[in-house]
Amino acid sequence: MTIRMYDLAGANPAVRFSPYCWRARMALAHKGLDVETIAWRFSDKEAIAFSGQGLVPVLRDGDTIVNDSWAIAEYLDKTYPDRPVLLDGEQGRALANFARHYAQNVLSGILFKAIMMDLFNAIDPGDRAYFRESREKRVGSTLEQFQIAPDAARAQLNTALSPLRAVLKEQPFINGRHAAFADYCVFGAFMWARNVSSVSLIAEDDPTHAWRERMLDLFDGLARKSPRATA
Ligand SMILES: N[C@@H](CCC(=O)N[C@@H](CS)C(=O)NCC(=O)O)C(=O)O
Repeated sequence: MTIRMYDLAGANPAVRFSPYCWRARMALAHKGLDVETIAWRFSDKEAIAFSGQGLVPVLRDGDTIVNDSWAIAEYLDKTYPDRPVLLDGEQGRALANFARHYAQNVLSGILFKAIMMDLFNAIDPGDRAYFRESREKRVGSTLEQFQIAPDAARAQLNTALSPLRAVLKEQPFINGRHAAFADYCVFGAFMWARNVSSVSLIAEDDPTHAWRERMLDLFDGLARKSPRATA
């Protein structure tokens, strides 16, 4: 039976930009599992009410419903143990756990400030009032005040990427020789920025840039082929 995933979509339904949905998309591709994604909008809470909460990704695999990108990775490893592993043992899991918190608490905060208005313009017009109200409450200012200039974003990101840069000078992926869920957690944040904004935030000679290019190429260019709002 086809696996289905509710995936946050923009004004253009082909544009998919949720960092958490990208984690799950990459995890499914890592497992070699086909997925049918269902375009979902912020205001469409009814469509995922069956999952008992209001956030995407939501996965439906036969009779099983799983929400939350981390829970999806755990579910996929448990249900498809003969396929490549996402969270390999206690150490692989610990590394991925660090990566997801680093992505959420450090990188996403900077990217959010860098792409805020591009993000706002990329989302569906029907979602904009909800997005503005909920995000302005969350950040404590207007979206416009929250946005920072590309130079400031580049400088902040440059500092925040230093641990990742050091690692990627020594190995091709965060997980080591091959990408796994630790990589997908960090990469999701960059797909969020890539698919809504054309702002260039990482220097081309930075090892994190080369890593992102490698990630874009995985699974026959799954992420690279994904439409951008700004294309
Ligand atoms: N911890 C969750 C976070 C999921 C999440 O925050 N998803 C966002 C999209 S990026 C969402 O559905 N937002 C809906 C809303 O803000 O109403 C995960 O890893 O899946």
